Amino acid sequence: MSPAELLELYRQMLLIRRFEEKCAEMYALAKIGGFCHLYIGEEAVAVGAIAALRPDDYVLSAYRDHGHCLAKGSDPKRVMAELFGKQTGLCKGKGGSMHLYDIERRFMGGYAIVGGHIALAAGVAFGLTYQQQDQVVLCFFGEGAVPTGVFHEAMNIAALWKLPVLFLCENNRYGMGTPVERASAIYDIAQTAHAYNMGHSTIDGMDVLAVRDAVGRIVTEMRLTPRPYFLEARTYRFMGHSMSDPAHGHYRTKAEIDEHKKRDPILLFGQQLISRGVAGADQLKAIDAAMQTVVQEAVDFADQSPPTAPDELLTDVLAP
Ligand SMILES: Cc1ncc(C[n+]2csc(CCOP(=O)(O)OP(=O)(O)O)c2C)c(N)n1
Repeated sequence: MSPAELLELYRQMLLIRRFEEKCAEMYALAKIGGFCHLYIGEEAVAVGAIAALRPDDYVLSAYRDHGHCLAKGSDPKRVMAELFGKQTGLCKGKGGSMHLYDIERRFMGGYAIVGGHIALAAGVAFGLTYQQQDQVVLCFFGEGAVPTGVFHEAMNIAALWKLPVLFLCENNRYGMGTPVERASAIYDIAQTAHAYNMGHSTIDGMDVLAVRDAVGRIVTEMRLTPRPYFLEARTYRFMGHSMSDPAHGHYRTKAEIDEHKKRDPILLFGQQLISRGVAGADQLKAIDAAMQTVVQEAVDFADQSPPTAPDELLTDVLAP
């Protein structure tokens, strides 16, 4: 990768980090309502994986979706306005934090039902196969979705029909307050793919380049020979499950979080950029300052935007 491409990965991770720190602030001020799940600590997965895609590839995510949406290129102003419930939001303020959607960027949501969107990802991939397109689908979900029935149905049909979908499990070790060991019969989540005769591997989700390299290789192969793949990225969430939860509660200790923060993906990548001579500390600080400005502009835009009008309630709503 060129120095410019490397710095772009750093810029995107910092954009997500600063954006989400601001979300926490805005949530405390009640400018953002409803559920709000922050992605802080996991940025290397979204940024590394999406950097390996083409702009016309498709991405789906669960409810911890701000990072994926921003990494897919959505405008931070419209994302913040969506969280504020404003007319200028990505979904006219009607989706909110868990239901971001940006059709132009081929970001196909933002879903709150654990595991539900994995079947939708297989459906998008089927659509591509049916239309003989060469795009791929990247589907992010947590390890908490793996023991759901819909995950297994989607894995089976994707393998059977050789659908071009990359199932990317962001294993941050906890589903709300439940450690993976207490929810899954196997700890080595990637092994699940054996049951579906599907290629699989596990990578360090705190290392943005490891994620990008792995996804790059998988997707290149997938375009040549369409078939699904299961990738497990081991990562860690630094915040509570959602904005209404404490960072550790009773299920993990502060010491455990502090230990993982030593492998903060932004810190690690920043050190790598400096040691490889790609950038100096001052340059990295300047990127940080620029991202803080971008985020402040997003907040100002959201603040000044009109609220979603009541008569919007029934538009764009699908009722069977
Ligand atoms: C079908 C369903 N069951 C339960 C819930 C409640 N719930 C919300 S988040 C969550 C934990 C999911 O954990 P994981 O998939 O690992 O994602 P993470 O929050 O760690 O990103 C649960 C059980 C839900 N939203 N949907």
